[in-house]
Amino acid sequence: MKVRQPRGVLVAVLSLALITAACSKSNNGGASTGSTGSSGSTGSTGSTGSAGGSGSASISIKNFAFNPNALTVSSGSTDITIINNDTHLHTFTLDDGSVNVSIPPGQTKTVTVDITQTTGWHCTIHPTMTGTLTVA
Ligand SMILES: [Cu+2]
Repeated sequence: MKVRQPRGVLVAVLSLALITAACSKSNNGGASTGSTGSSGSTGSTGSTGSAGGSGSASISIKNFAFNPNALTVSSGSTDITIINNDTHLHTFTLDDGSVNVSIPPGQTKTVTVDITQTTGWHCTIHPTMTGTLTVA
């Protein structure tokens, strides 16, 4: 009969050890979940879009052509930077006449266009140079 007592103690010690293990396990789990959650700063790929996003865009002029010759902008005002990489004087002129700027060779000009509907642009010196501003 005395043989059973140590066994009982052993079971008690074992179960106590199990409880302690379970406790420390759940403690570890709680600690690790608390330190996660800084993954929100990834994923800024949306800002690499073409033109309209932030209300600014740029156009370069080379070989008597605008590049790009089509831009999509948001309704309202957009800053457009035009770089003249040609050796000739060009203009950036909206078809409605609200913007008309001369850009000497090698120079850069920034204009603010304020449009609510799709509008063409052109160079007043070279009628073949045209482009389109599409309002999204
Ligand atoms: Cu021109």
